[in-house]
Amino acid sequence: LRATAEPMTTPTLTRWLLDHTRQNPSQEDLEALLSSIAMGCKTISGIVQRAGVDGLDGAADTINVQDEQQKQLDIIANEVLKDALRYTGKVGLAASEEEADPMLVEEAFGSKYVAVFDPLDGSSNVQAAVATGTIFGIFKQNVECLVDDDDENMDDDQTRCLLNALQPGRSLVAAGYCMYSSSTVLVFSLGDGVHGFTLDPRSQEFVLSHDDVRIPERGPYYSFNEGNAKEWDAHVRGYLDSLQGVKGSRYVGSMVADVHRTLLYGGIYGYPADTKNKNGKLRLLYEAAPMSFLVEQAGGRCSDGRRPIMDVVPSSVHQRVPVFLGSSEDVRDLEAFYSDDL
Ligand code: P6P
Repeated sequence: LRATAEPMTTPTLTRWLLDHTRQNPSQEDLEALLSSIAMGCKTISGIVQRAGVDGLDGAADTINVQDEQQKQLDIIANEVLKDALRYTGKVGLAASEEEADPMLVEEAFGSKYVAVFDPLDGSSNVQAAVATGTIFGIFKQNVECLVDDDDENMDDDQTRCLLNALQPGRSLVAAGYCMYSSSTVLVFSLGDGVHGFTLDPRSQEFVLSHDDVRIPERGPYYSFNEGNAKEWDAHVRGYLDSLQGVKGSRYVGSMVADVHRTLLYGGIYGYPADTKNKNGKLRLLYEAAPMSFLVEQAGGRCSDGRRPIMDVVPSSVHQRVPVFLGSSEDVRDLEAFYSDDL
């Protein structure tokens, strides 16, 4: 029997990564890292699906660095992802929405990559069984982070290493999300297009379901929490007024679900600044930047209203940023409402 060159069935994530590594040998470590994140997301998916049965869908008795009451699942998902990243030996530094400060990974101090993540975004929706998701981004450590244990400048080196977490979206080498909804869908980019894999419950394998995702130039929906409309600036209100009777409104209130729909169907997702949140609600490093990376890789556009989100350099790990992202022409229309005060 001669092995055929063409895949006999839809490739699994494992096979897709092996093929991708053969074509891009320099990305072998990155693919190993992605495979580990996928395993972590698969674990989180199972925990989320069973949370209501296991009594884990409620609040924890702790407040996180965002001054938000943590959910039990926030804490569990955070530990699952930290373990998945730690044991790859490829991540020297990690930053999480659920951790006050970036974490130096002892087992792999000075390793090639930095991982940033929101372990379970939209966790407040779990009790209503509404979609949630994990968001992640991968950077390279661009500041030399090799520190000898007996190095008398250990503290200085560690401080310098932590700077590796404060990189703009433009420096991402990979990003993605895993949505836990009616199905579990892992969507990521390694810098050469966006690909989606759906978890097959029978085999527990991620199977290619969205090859080379391209976002339409315009789309049928806008996705904003209009309950905040009175707190928005005139630019955003003017733009939303222009959409009435033109686009439908779709808003889940879980960023991963709203961005996933926007990627596939087109349109615009936004979480603007408002009088209560001067920089909006969403965090730049591990929510807005990874999602913007994906949207740009799919041919879409991202903006804080005045400039690409990908160009915003974080000055702190949990910095927030106004977010508009989606179909390129829809986001350009939004930006035009800001152009009069550029
Ligand atoms: P609001 C979830 O808490 C989250 O961070 C995003 O997933 C979501 O898009 C946003 O907040 C929803 O915020 O104020 O509309 O409930």
